[in-house]
Amino acid sequence: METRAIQNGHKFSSDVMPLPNPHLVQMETDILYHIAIATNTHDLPSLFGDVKFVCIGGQPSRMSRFAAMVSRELGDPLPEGQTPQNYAAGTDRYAIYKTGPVLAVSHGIGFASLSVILHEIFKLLYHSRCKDVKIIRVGTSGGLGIKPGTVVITKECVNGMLNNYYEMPVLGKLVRRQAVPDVDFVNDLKRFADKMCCSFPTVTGKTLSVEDFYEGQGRLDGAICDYTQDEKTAFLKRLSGIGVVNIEMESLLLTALCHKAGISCATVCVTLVDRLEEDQLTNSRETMVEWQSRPLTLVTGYIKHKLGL
Ligand code: R2B
Ligand code: URA
Repeated sequence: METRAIQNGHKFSSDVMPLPNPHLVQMETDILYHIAIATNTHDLPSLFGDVKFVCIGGQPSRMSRFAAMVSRELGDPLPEGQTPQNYAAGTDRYAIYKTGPVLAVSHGIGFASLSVILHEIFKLLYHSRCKDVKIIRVGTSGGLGIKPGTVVITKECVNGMLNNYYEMPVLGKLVRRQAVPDVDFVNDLKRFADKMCCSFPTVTGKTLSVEDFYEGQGRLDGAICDYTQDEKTAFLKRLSGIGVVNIEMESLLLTALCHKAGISCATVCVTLVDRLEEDQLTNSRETMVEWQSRPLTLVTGYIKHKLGL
């Protein structure tokens, strides 16, 4: 396999975590623009070479809290009053925190924002020569017929047309990427949740993953809506009928890109509302903050367990 020296003395290697892009090995340097990290300014193998888990979630503040939780649980708590170091501090697009072998990364909302950070995180792992990495989205969602506060581990995701692939135009043609889940990983997470974790309910099920929070999720409370209450109810019932238990905006793309790149991934989201009951998120902020910590608790416990701690 080809390895090539680059400016700072490290090697680009195609034998560790190969990525499906033949052009990468030709590059002298690679600038990961949206996280303000580059191969000629950062010693990536030393900084990130030990990473085994990448946990991604929408908000930088939640991922910072998650990084602090992981530090505590892995036995290396941050000094009182100190917040985790943001490795992407050179930009305010995304935030990246690191605790031992665990990266915590924010991805913003939706496919476009997730896509950019996933490309750059995959390349960060590749340039860092990481091996056997797992990516886990820890997020929020709307539930369908399950009690708000329930945590859903996605076992399959479908797009807004109820197909299990992600499509986007590339060079003027629609490219279809199958969202093939890592079933073993899903089952392992569920076994852990059932046996060793947690005081809250956790289920596995199908996830509807779409481009929009309002019309795309069949809400009646957006600024624009061209359908009736009955049409909305019929669609949500149809979803429920095919086994959809929650709705969010990233799992489809995550699953499709990870499958394409040969990286193991899973999605663990708490539900904040039962969409068969209401559209608006009416629970108190405090309640929702507690619910949002549930995927973090489950995944932190799982990582600790996997690391034998
Ligand atoms: C869940 O929550 C966000 C929208 O409020 C979005 O990122 C998602 O998937
Ligand atoms: N996130 C979503 O995408 N939908 C919801 O209903 C709640 C959170």
